[in-house]
Amino acid sequence: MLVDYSGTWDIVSNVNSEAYMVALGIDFATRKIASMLKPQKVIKQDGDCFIIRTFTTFRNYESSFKIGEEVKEVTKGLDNRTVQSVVNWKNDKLVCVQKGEKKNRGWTHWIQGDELHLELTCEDQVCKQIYKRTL
Ligand code: VL7
Repeated sequence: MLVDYSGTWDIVSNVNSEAYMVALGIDFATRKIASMLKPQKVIKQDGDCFIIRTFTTFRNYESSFKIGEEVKEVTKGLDNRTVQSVVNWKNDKLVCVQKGEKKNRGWTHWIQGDELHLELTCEDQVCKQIYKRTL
């Protein structure tokens, strides 16, 4: 692990979030609000321990994890489900598997140049986001 994800990151692109939210079962009104948001990620990485905070003007979300340790995650303020989550390194990518009611659920982060990339997956949908470091 040579990558450091720590920092403050602002979203610059967001593709297929609508279909991803439909796959999660998010209601119409919430999807309309969520589609307008410009999330900021604040990541603290200490070795294999992470805190990822996602901030918006509507809701915030936080997850803490240690690489390789399965934890119960409640997706409070998102789809409000309980999943068993585990994050692992795949080379320098962070790969999270969220086992629960929804098939093929999880996310992957990686850093490409000065960008933080994120793919969020649920069932047959992938939402692709790109963030840049705050200046
Ligand atoms: C995933 C939002 C939309 C419900 C509210 C919108 C609130 C976000 O899992 C996430 O991050 C991972 C990877 O960085 C670490 O926890 C956050 C956000 C996906 C999907 C669902 C709409 C309701 C916006 C706070």
